[in-house]
Amino acid sequence: MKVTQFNVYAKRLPMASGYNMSSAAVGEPDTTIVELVTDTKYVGWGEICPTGPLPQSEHAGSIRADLALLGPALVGLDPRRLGLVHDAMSSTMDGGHGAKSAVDIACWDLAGKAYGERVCDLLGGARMDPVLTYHVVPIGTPEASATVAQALQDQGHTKLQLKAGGRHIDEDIAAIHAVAKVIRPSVDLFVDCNRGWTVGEAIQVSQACKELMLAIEQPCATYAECVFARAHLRHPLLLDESATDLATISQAIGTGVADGFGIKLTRVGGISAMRAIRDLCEASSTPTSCDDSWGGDIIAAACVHVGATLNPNLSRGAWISDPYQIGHYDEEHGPRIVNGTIAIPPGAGLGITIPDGYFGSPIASYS
Ligand code: 0XW
Ligand code: MG
Repeated sequence: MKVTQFNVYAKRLPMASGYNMSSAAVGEPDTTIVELVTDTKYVGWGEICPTGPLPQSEHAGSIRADLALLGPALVGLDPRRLGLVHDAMSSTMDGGHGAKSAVDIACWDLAGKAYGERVCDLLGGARMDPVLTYHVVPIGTPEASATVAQALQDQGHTKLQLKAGGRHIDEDIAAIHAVAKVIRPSVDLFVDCNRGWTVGEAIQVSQACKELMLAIEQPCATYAECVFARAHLRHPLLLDESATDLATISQAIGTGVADGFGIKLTRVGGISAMRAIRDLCEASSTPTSCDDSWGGDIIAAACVHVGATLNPNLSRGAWISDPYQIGHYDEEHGPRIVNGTIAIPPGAGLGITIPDGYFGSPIASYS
């Protein structure tokens, strides 16, 4: 099998409802789709969709610029030989982790199609099906947050991420207490301010909520600040944005900084990198999720396939943006949340079928 053409597509994803974080509200994210065309009947699909230039450093423009560098290097390679594909990408550019991740996902899709296996089965098999997920409770008043949390529990969600930050911590503390009051004992609550608090604020919030069962996700902007905060928190610390690579994750586990992770596939290098992180977390009994920032059925399927292979006792779920999206690329098998879980798309590779011409003409093509 050889790559004969590499196509890049752009697509705006209309929102079905609002979504806010401490640094910015999400508005019609601009997703980037990659297509690996081969000398067989199979094509491979990858995707990366940042939520915007404020919540994270990579954005659609930087990703597409990186893909322009990587595209020519991919033509002629066997996409099933992922080590050689990553060698070719690493010898083309040092950075571009998001773009490289999207290519990695497309290679896994192709490997599955070539061998007639689902991606989760190539990764060792589905240990959960359907796959656990978690649902976000957006930043809001204490009453509104509690109402949303109550409704999500009633829908079967057992893991809730309460968004915080971007306002005075007193408002965050009030919302946390209001949600904690309605949370059932079997429901996990974690508070994610997306790097929005200072070290002092993180400590104050944790102290003010010390009697509540919850975890605190990515309270501060940098890894170093999270290290300082961790020493004084009354709650487990989950790293998300600072969990950038296997070395940092390994250090965070080894030094007791992180009690768990929220991992974004396209931040760490794609499915190949997530497989190593999954195994390290299992070996150290460290809970992790398998998420991404945003995106359609392709990235959602990648998160679900990897999420299915997490140790069920350590899984924090696979997050997908489906509840906030309008429509699916694959109306039949695009990942959807039902009663707090997500069915694994059937079929080889990612299990997603993209209708011919769905993404229109490529914005770039390399052959
Ligand atoms: C909930 N997510 C995985 C999706 C949004 O991009 C934010 C992110 C998070 O946990 O920070
Ligand atoms: Mg997070």
